[in-house]
Amino acid sequence: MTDEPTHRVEHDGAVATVTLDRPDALNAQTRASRRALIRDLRALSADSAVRCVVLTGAGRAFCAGQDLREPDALENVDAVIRETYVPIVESLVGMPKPVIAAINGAAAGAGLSFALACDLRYMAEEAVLMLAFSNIGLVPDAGGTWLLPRIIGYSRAFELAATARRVGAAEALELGLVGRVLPRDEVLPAAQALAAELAARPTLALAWTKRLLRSAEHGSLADQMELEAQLQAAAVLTHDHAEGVAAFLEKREARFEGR
Ligand code: T3D
Repeated sequence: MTDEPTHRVEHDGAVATVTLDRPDALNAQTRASRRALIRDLRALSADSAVRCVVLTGAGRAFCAGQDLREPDALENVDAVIRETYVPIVESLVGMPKPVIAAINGAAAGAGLSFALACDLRYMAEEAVLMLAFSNIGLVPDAGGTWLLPRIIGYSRAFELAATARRVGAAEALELGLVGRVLPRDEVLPAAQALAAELAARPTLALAWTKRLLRSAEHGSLADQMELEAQLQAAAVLTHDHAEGVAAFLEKREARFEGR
């Protein structure tokens, strides 16, 4: 195990960019790197000064998933998944602010799952997405089997999982897997520009919108409308609601503060 940092967190105003940073291993993840990532994702989640997060990779890949060279990677794998993969995916999905994946290069295995757990994805023209698991006789994990069919449907998800083929940017865009395709050196700046825009939006309302849209994936219409009512009751009490209405009536831009 190395003590070298395996990711970086950089702040620019209310935007935090998390860069997976093991470029020589295509940002593949070890237990130690995942533990460090969990710690920092939780800190970003709790930091009200951070109002949007961007996740990207250093070098030519986004993330190649599990580091297949890690000794004993598959020992007690169910516990390892519960303790190190699940909290990352839960942190991304449950982050009370938008999370944008800037997919600068290959996203494979659990690395693709991390990108799928984000709210939005921008992708480099040169990048590929790959459910690599079946190539090594494994099943998709890190939430991939829950997240992917919700984005592209069961049959397409099964085909990508069963074949483990590389999905290029044009196909990913057509499938709705990513929202935008850009040249590699423009992906991160574009994601950060969108992040700055979203960070200036009413953060609590966006957090509750995330919660509602996720909840909609398994609840009934009645349950969903009840949760909408509860969260709207909280939203109307926020400073940002009052500011949004005042700005509308005064015909000016709203200055949302995320509270
Ligand atoms: O273990 C558990 O806890 C269970 C959980 C599992 C979760 C998972 O994520 S399982 C899936 C693991 N990931 C993979 O199977 C992906 C393997 N990698 C690839 O398929 C390809 O490398 C990529 C599609 C990511 C990129 O392809 P390409 O052609 O751009 O690069 P390459 O030539 O295949 O790889 C470049 C180097 O990175 C190469 O090393 P070398 O020959 O230059 O010394 C390759 O071995 C290394 N590399 C790529 N992926 C990994 C890796 N080394 C370790 N672990 C990797 N995942």
